[in-house]
Amino acid sequence: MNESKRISVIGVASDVGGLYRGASQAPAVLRTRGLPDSLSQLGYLAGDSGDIIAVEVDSEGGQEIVNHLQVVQVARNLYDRMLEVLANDTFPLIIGGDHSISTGSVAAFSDHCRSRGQRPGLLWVDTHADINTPQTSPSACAFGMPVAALLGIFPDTLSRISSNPPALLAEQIVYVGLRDVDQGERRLIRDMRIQAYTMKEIDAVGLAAVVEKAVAHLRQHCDCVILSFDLDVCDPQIVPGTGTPKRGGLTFRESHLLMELLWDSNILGAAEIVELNPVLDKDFETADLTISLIESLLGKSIL
Ligand SMILES: [Mn+2]
Repeated sequence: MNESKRISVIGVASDVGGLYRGASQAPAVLRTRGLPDSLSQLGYLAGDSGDIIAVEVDSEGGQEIVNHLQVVQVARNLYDRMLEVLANDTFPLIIGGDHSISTGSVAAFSDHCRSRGQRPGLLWVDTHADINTPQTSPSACAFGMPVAALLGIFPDTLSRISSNPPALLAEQIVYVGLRDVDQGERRLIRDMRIQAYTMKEIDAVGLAAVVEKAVAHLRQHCDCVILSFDLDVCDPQIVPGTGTPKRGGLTFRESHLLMELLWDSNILGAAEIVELNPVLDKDFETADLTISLIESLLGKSIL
């Protein structure tokens, strides 16, 4: 967190990288439910950068090509907006959107860090590893590929949002919370020796110990870190409003403890929360949880 306590909310009202529509409504719903007022109450100078939207594109190539062009366009716009916010010594808080937006946000964060001679890092908190390539992806959706794109594993415009790709090295990524990993992804994570803490480790040694190890790895290999938090890492019982739920996720307290410990660690220079789908939500349960998780991440404590 910066000394100036300046935060800018960047909404990404796009779900073109995902399987289902609806995540594009998350920024508007979170504003209605009290963000960024809740940030002002925590003492921040909270600004709002508005929303990045997916615009219509013309293509003869069919829906898949159209979606891909839109995903790239959203990522490029987010990349530009992020760089502006970071150059202003302001903490970017990105509200997705589906997870494909990380190809823009993380690329911008990485380029910003490297332009200052710092090593970038990424903490990816998610049920899924999102490291599929167009060849291995079961869904063929871009929301399952951002980590692979950031590592430059497959040749594509999505892998070249950074001005100096690849945006990240394998040692600059840490996974927390994995519990649904595809075969091709498992091989990549092993072969590239990416640091990964699955739900098994969280069950075995506890969330606090896992966060401590993850932060230690990031401190060793990186100078500045962006958090990418996919709400589906939480158990479906507490997040009804997300597109790809999976049983056995973080509890209410574990997810808050994760955020509280990240605040204590003081390693984050940016954060994004993705995959809130208000269309699937029940009585704003997931939206309100999202806001309380953001508050914990940004310094709200019990005492
Ligand atoms: Mn994800």
